[in-house]
Amino acid sequence: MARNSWIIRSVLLGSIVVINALALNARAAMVQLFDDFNDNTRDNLRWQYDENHFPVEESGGVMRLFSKKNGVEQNNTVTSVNTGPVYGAKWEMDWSGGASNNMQSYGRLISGSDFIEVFFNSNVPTWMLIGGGIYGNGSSYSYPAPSTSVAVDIFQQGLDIKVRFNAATVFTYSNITIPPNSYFEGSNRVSPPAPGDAPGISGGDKMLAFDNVSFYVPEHSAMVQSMIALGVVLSGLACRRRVRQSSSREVTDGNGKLMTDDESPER
Ligand SMILES: [Ca+2]
Repeated sequence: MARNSWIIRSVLLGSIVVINALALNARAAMVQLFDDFNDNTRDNLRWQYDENHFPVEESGGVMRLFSKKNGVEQNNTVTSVNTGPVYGAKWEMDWSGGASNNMQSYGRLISGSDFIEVFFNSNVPTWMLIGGGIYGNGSSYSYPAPSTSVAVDIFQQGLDIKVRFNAATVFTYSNITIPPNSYFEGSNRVSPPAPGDAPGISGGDKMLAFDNVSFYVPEHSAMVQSMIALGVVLSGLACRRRVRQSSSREVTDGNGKLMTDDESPER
């Protein structure tokens, strides 16, 4: 028993040493799929929803945000939660519903007031890249081939941040690092009407859909998670063993007492 407990302690100690060693290697890029929206059920452990009138839907393998539903205009915003440290993000977004004014549809990698945003300019229409806060101000890029969908990829490469649209690099933020507390935000909103705008801002049910949201996380994260799981299993085994030892001791003691009572010729 003492030998087994020594082995368990050694393995646990070894796990802690490995976890600490891996924690030092915190900058590597590994894409972890966060949500593929394939089960038609919203995952509240991963997403926070800010819904003006109607819920954000997960249906048909995507997450859908509507700007207008049943004739009522609305704002919808979703943010990722519980990701752990993030060093970049990938996602696919699709804006469909035809041309419309005064829509704000975007997906962004955000940390406080700092964001890299992919914005659908419905007036042109075109996809735009907009940096805010530490990423600068204003539009940096308009995708030259307008399409209702784009695959976005934003990641750290050495000292720079690369942005790809549909696997082609469209912009490099030089000498800047993505804050590890970054997260994803998607939004489909109606802007306040401009002077002279007719009542009823948008003409149809404009939809913004997201799919395959992924994050660049520290390379050790997945390994650390499995090591922690192993530690939990080993601790559980150690506890069970301890319980079994103490209960079997009681039986032995009880037997001993019974033996003593039965064999008490002196009494
Ligand atoms: Ca889901």
